[in-house]
Amino acid sequence: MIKIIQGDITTLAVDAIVNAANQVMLGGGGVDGAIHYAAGDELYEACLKVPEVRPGVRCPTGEARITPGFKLPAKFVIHTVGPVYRDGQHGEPEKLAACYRNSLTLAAENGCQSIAFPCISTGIYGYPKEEAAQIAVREVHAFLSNSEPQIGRAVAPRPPQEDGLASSRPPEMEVIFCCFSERDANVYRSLIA
Ligand code: AR6
Repeated sequence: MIKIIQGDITTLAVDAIVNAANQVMLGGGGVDGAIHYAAGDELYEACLKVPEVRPGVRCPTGEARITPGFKLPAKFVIHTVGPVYRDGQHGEPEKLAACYRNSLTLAAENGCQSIAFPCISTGIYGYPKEEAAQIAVREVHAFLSNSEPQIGRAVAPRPPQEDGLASSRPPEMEVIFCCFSERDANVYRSLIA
């Protein structure tokens, strides 16, 4: 199920909120700053513990990492790094799509049934809002329509229930597009009507 809301992602009591982070993963401006502020210093400490894949890079562009949510109402923060937009001809669409796919996969692997995304890359990183929203909606639709095999691959099968019946298919994930502005929310509404 997909929902569009206008508001502050740090207030959402969902299983996971997604952070539009940078590769160092130690905070910044925009939604990243708001999430670190609301989660408290423990989030910074948890991010410090995420191993660097190379000096100064904990999360390469397009990938995702997970930490607890600490003081946030959300259980987890999934940190992903969107592309800096140049002209759309430097792999930006593929990298942005990977952010959504990898965040959703990580959420499923961690048993999340609800996840909220900000409009990744569309602030400081300059991605045009309509193009970014089209990619976000396309990737979420694709993930949800394939969610049975994706979850099946990503998560170890649950043990049989006490009555001996095989566990049923996990419920579909709820995906929220959390737009900071009404204008952004309208972009998504026009795509999901
Ligand atoms: N809740 C929901 N959305 C928000 C919030 C909030 N509290 N605050 C801002 N937004 P940006 P980027 C929206 O710039 O473009 C940081 O310094 C905002 O209106 O936060 O991916 C990082 O450390 C916009 O629509 O992320 C990186 O260095 C969206 O969040 C860099 O910025 C994304 O804007 C990442 O840039």
